[in-house]
Amino acid sequence: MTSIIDPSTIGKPKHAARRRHVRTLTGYTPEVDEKGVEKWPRGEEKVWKDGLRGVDKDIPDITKSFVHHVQTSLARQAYNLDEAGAYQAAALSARDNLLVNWNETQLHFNAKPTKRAYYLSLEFLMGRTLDNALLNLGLKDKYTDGINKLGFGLEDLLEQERDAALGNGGLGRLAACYLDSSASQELPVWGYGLRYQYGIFQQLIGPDGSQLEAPDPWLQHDNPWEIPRADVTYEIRFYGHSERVDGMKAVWSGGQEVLAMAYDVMIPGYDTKNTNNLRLWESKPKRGFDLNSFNAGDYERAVESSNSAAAITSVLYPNDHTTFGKELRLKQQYFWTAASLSDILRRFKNLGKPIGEFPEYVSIQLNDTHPTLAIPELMRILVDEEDLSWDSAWDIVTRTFFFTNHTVLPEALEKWPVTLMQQLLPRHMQIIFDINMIFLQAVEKKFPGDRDKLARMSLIEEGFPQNVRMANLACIGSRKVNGVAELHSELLKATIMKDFVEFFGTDKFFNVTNGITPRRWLDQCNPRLSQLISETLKLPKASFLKDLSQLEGLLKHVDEPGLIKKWAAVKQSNKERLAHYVETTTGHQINTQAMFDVQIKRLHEYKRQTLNILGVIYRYLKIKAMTPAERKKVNPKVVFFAGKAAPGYYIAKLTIRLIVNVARIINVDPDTKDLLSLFFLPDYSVSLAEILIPASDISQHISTAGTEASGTSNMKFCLNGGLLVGTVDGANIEIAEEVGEQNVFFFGHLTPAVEDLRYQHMYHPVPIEQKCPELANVINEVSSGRFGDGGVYEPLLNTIRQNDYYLLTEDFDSYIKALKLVDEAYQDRTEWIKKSIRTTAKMGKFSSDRAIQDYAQECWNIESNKLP
Ligand code: NBG
Repeated sequence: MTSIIDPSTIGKPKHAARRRHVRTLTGYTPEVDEKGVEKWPRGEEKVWKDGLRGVDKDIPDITKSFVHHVQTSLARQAYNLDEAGAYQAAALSARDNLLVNWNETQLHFNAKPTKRAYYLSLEFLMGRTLDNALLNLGLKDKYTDGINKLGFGLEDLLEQERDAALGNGGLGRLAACYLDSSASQELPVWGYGLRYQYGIFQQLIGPDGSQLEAPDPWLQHDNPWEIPRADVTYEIRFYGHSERVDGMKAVWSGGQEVLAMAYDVMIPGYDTKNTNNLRLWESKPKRGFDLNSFNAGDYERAVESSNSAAAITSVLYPNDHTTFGKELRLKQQYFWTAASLSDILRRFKNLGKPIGEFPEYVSIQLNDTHPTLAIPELMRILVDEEDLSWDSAWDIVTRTFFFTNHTVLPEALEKWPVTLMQQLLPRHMQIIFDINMIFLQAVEKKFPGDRDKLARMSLIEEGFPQNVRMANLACIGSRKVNGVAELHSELLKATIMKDFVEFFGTDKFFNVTNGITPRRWLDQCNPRLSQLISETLKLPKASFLKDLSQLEGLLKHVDEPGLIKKWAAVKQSNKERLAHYVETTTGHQINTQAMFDVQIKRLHEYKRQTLNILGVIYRYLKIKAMTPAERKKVNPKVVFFAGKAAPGYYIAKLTIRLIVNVARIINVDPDTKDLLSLFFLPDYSVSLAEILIPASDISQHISTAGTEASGTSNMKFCLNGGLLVGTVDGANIEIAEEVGEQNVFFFGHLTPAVEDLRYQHMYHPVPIEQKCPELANVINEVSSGRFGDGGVYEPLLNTIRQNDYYLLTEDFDSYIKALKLVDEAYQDRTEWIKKSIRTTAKMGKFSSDRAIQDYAQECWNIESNKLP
């Protein structure tokens, strides 16, 4: 039976006119007449131009726009406007301004064939937007005044915004900093990610001190910062079968098709009109629901396939540093890379250039292995759809992609079962096998007979099941591979990429030390410090916020008593701001004269929050044993922790439970509470970091040597004048190189010793009582139930007693010594403040502006392009 209905028209409007030359899609540029003069596309040019708005300049423009949004967008009035509504109105008015610049930027970059770079990241941890938007637009002061006139306070409205928390930790926040820096430096860079309905879970602490997780419905209230693009959609296929047609070519058909719809997020540059784009994809069913099933009364069945399509982008995977062999995650990765590549290709094709020139106009950065499927996907498009030969396609691919690795931890290197890949992405599995065969033949040619090498370098890990090694694929499919700090890049070359370095040579491998945006991590989170720096350097803020190396000018003023006093006052006010936060959220009062010691990051054994909490217990026991006279000499300290544990990470969750329960005991102990208190602040987020970081005197970055690729909060603390206690690991090393080792408190074993120590633990263990009696004592106290729930912590304590993979027993003593040095140094407050000023002064290197320049020059080969 033949159908008279063409299925592809179902659900589409009848006689849909072909898309005319409209600007709803980025990628359309004005036509020109025979003389090369731009033609106005439709209607009367003047009428159009009179209707266009510009960026608000004055307070009356701002207040008018605010009131307009209250009245129309929100359908409210002055009588019934609460702070949440006022935030919405302020955000919508800021958005209007951003859009003016965004439109201009897109038109500008489309008007000439410019090379662009694309940052593919499964995570963008953006935090809040309004404050950043106003800062970058240069409208913060005017908004402050305007909003005052309307009877609100800007500060209060900023507090109303929910964090966009589409990321887990450092990798996602780095992506957000990089977008800010790209836009600020007028570079044509777009981000591509997923628009998760639920971001990283909300962390709650249960009655027994354990972490509980709740969903984060961040889109519950309207999100003013995105533009839904119902007209930018792509069809994405899963499953089905792939049939070879000739040689390397194949046809992939059948299976399930879902729709990717774009949402655009404006990324304003600082002190420039340039406003880049972050495009996030949402999954949707291709066709509403199955009406036949519905009519037959089977409602479940009717919505089944639409639900499964929508599920693809519903949640962010809350794991950090673990591979997670879940089909849905692989689906997310393909859905996102396929949609992004289609979009990139469409934009490239608008240029009218031959496909062979693709790498001359497009560079794609793979943020970790998550987007690696883009490599076989581009091969599929070029070979199957564009009819290119395999070799030409591979040449294009390997000139387009660049790969950043963010960890050498083996458990974090992604692998996918071949069987799963074969089922979900049959054509890609073929392509991966083909890439592998050709590659391994080349390896064999270069290193004849080295079968172990072939096995190590293969894209397929043999075993049950066979796995696809995504890091190997990312490496061979990319033009360059980089690590994120000097030590990490070296380790990469010496460990997981060793064979590849021997094969490709060292030129392919390089380093880009991470960076942070000084706009958010200095000016926004610490406006008083930014102001003080500006006064001291006699420079406008824009000057050092755009060129962070100018902070070095502070060195000249280090000894000025006036500056020292003011610097101390800024720190004090930031500590009070944090104390206020703690008091309003937990009800606890904090002694702001005490030293503030902070460790905030994802909970992970390698980051060693356990070392920190055991150190706190050690300190508590020491103080407890002192006479009142001895106690008088103790440096009072408040210790803060914050961070989330992956929901399935049992040991990390036990560490949280221990911290919370230790806090419950020591914070009420009359003998010690004035000298030592401890807080685990729940639900760590970008916004909480913005309060914690400026308030810290000292922060802890104490990973086992060789495990933390870089770290980026270390840079944020230092930029805000906090000192570091840390191991010789990741970017700590480069920070110390910049600020001088006398301004950093280092401890612990070095990377080259780690392997040996682990070997000793395994084969020649020494009892902990013998090796590290102080630590043994602390562990026994916990075990005996001094902090409640004795037995509960055994699995955590056993990781130290047995095997001690992360070397707590090796580093505990030197850790305690380092903390002692910190206490001593803090006694001389003037000298401490000088260290703080020197530290801030030397943070120029760690600006994400520098890091992005490294990428732009080493990889992407793109240039700044100022808007007229
Ligand atoms: C993390 C590293 C950090 C590093 C960030 C950003 C992953 C896989 N890696 O040390 O652990 O700072 O990436 O590069 O999240």
